[in-house]
Amino acid sequence: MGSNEGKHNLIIVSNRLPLSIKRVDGTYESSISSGGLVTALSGLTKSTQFRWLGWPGIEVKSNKDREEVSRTLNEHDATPIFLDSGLAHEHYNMFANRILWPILHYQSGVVFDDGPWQAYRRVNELFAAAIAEAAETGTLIWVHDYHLMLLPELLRNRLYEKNKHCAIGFSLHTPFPAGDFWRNLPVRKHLLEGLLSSDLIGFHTDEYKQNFQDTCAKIPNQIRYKNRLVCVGKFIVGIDPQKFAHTLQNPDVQDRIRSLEERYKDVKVIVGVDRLDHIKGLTQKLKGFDSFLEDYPELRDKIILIQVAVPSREDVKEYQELETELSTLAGKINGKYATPDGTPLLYMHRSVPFTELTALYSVADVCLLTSTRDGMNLVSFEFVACQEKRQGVLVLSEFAGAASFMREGSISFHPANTTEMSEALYAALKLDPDERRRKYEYLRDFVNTHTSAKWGQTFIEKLSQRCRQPGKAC
Ligand code: ADQ
Repeated sequence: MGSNEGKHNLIIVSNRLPLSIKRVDGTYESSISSGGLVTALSGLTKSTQFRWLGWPGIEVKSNKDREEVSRTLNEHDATPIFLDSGLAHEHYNMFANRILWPILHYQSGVVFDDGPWQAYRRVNELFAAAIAEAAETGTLIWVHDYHLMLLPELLRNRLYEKNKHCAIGFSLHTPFPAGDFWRNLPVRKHLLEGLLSSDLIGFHTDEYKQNFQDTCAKIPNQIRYKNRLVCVGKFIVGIDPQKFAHTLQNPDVQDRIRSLEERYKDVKVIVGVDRLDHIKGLTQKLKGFDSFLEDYPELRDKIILIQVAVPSREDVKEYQELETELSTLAGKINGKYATPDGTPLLYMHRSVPFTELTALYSVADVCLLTSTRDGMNLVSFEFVACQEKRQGVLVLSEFAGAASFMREGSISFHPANTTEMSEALYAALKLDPDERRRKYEYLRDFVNTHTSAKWGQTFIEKLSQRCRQPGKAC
């Protein structure tokens, strides 16, 4: 997980390791998995060395197999924390993704259940034990995301027992909701107390940071919590734009771009790439697109929406239902507007290779992202990184974290308002070339300045200051 230049002794912790383990012909093989967290941290690997601890994603029962998996992962500086599949399911699918994730994204109707909560606690305890074992005094421990909110407190206690002094940082990749919404969660106080044992807590935007601070104000001594100072900050996550620039130079990708350009030479391409998740507003996107086709019949055969919906959390019932709803909606739209010359919507429910993704971003004239809530949304960054030639337009929901930084360079809209979405799409397709260039340049500068490497280095630098001077004001 990185070069040898790193000067910090750093442990990164996330629920899932960035490598997926599979059993092939009696042996274990690993491959890189996808998602926002892996994208964000992969930019850091060039400059900083670290060990990554987390769950390998499958149950491994026998000691012999566990040793083999550990060896395979060790070659990539990763250490597995093994979990039984039942416990992992209760923690990951039933509490983290079914209860906590919706509350963090302002979704109502969430039903609390004690069984999954106990599993969540147990997994956080198992993580604390494994990390306390792996850390040495002076190690910086950087914990990621909502699956592990209790971990800072449990870990601090374990480290204390072992007389190890380490700084603990925590980054949340989702929004942190306003206090009134957060109150819906009966175990909210435990989660806040868990987080407040960190030395430094990072959020993607000022709004999330403020919501967290406002919520903590309701807990006494929030700044000096249990006699320790907790720092809170905004750290703008990003991507590695150079990775996209290099991929675009690849001759196979260039061939692919030419063939897609030829294929779509008579139409404007609107692209959408999202994990298949309620928060990405895919239902709203298809409904808004339907309105657009209704409102502007003259454009029906002059555009195509290519929507990649990457399968996600397929073991959770609500996600299966969402997929059914989306394929039905996609079928209805094409049923309504298709002609013998073509269809206005191409809906793909599968993952696509990175090179194909890059080519797709590059040939699109517009990128449409409709998140109802989204910590940041890195797809918006990736689209910009691939648009040097075309200088296309980003149409971005006002509820994506990225909108707090990109409003000036994009066209923003409310995702539940189909008329607004339809007008935003129309405005993007008709945008005057000078204005398009101005917006593109604004976004390009933002994406090139706020890279994932900068995000990681800034967080680690601040965490290492906390380690050296824990009592110093933030
Ligand atoms: P995600 O919800 O996963 O991340 P996002 O930030 O949009 O969402 O990142 C998705 C990533 O997956 C992108 O880097 C994209 O390229 C990659 N991806 C998509 N389709 C793919 C495919 N078919 N094959 C391979 N890779 C693919 C969470 C939060 C976000 C926050 C990030 C980072 O929900 O709000 O921005 O973490 O903090």
